[in-house]
Amino acid sequence: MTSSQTILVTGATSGFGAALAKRLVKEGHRVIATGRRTERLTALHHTLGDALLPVTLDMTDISAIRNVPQQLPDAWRSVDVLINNAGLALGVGPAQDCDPNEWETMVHTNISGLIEITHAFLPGMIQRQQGYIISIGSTAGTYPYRGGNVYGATKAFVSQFMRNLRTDLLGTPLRVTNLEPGLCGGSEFSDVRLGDSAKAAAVYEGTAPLTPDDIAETVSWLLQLPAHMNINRIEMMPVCQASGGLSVQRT
Ligand code: NDP
Ligand code: 8X3
Repeated sequence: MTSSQTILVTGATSGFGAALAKRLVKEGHRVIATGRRTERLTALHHTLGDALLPVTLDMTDISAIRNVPQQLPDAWRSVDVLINNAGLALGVGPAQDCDPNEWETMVHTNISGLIEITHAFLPGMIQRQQGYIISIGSTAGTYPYRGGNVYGATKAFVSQFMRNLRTDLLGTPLRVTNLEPGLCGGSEFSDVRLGDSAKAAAVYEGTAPLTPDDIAETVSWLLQLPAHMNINRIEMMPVCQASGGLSVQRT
């Protein structure tokens, strides 16, 4: 897939999604950029020009998601690549102290929104016999950590959904990849999660985390692979991060 593609990126208003939009337009693709913050999408449009189509979309609004394919302008309707990037974590407390409303928000955004938009674009991709679905999972979907409770579980769902999708799509030329980054700075992820910019900055203190540009680089590589190759999943971490083993409570 080296020629110009029409690529829909969810959550393009900041972080990974904004970096993806910029990189992919620079590489000659057309990008449909979605998110709730219309002013950010408008700013991206001004920066990147008509190769970017801004579409305001709340990933918790299921009926709006179902209408997206029909509401796109004709010239943008044949989406070749869907990048399921929109998502969030809320809170770092133990499960027993969490706000269940925050759990609902993560489930609605990271799971329900993701499966709905995937379902919305699958029929067109199958009809055209052309398509690639890339989801942004997380190492949190594989490695448990304190306070990861529902966020990590949503990413575990994404991981298994993508594996199952790949199985269902066997026999079609469609491709499916779950991209699972670890610690990544330079986005609003920790600001959203912690609701406090000083605490968010502290998460990355003394580290050299992955960056949104690293994610864009990886996706750019995926898109340049020959059509017969499917990368099922990529787990990536900064060099300063590794898994920490099991915990033991001693008396
Ligand atoms: P950001 O907070 O910078 O970006 C999140 C994006 O998701 C924003 O564009 C936001 O747009 C969008 N989004 C959130 N909720 C909704 C919603 N209800 N409707 C539509 N869009 C929504 O974080 P990142 O760029 O870091 O995160 C991108 C993805 O990467 C997420 O899925 C995250 O879980 C995952 N990830 C992040 C890692 C990290 O360490 N940063 C590591 C591994 C995975 P808006 O608010 O305008 O709607
Ligand atoms: C984001 C990475 O480790 O904060 O998905 O959960 S982590």
